[in-house]
Amino acid sequence: METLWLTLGTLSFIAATVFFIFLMTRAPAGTRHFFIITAVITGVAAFFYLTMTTGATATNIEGRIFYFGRYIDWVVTTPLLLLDLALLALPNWRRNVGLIGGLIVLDVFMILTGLLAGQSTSEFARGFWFIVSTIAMIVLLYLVYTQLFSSAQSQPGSVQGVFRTLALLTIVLWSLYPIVWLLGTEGFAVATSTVEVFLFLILDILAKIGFGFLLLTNREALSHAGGSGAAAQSSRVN
Ligand code: RET
Repeated sequence: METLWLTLGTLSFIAATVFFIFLMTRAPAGTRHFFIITAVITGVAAFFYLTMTTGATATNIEGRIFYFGRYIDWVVTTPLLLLDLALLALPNWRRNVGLIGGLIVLDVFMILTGLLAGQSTSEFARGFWFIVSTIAMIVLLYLVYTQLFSSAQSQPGSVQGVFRTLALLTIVLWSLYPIVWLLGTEGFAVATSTVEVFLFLILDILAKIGFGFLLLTNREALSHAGGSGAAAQSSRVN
């Protein structure tokens, strides 16, 4: 059953990547970077789902299967998701490199401490790193909610609408990851490994494909986003 969900994940992410590349061929002027970032996100996920399916990034830790491939996937794809959000929210990303860098550092720290928690055989260390990682996530999502939301207010209405939907989607979905982790084999093992794989698959599909679909099919918002070449070019002309 587990292999079935992982295979389904691999195929879904391959399909999404092909679709996003197709959408890129019709990208409004100056918005290609959103399509590239998002296709890389699903492409990387497809690759790591494949490695989890074949067992290349899975290992046995004291009788439980630990899919460390997830964490390699997340450490690459979550910063890219944040980059998509930031480029949508910020009227001028060049003036906000500090904020974007800060969000990404915090995010990488969250995933790496999550990996420390997941691979640990000591219950104390698992709990300790889980708490550290969760605190990093709360600070990160708080920054998204405060800093990015307020920056987005200076964006045109269409951009604000898509940004709000995507940022709320991010805040809600990301908060569910530690809960699935706690329920699963790394945590209290209330859920079997198969159920855990299934739940993470649903979250990954919504957080990457759902997110990407909402972003890339909103052509109107994309072409007005401040981080986009089109907007940057027109502001240069003005
Ligand atoms: C872990 C366990 C330790 C505590 C926390 C976690 C958070 C993980 C998150 C992952 C997000 C992944 C996404 C993937 C791609 O779409 C590592 C599960 C806080 C927030 C969005």
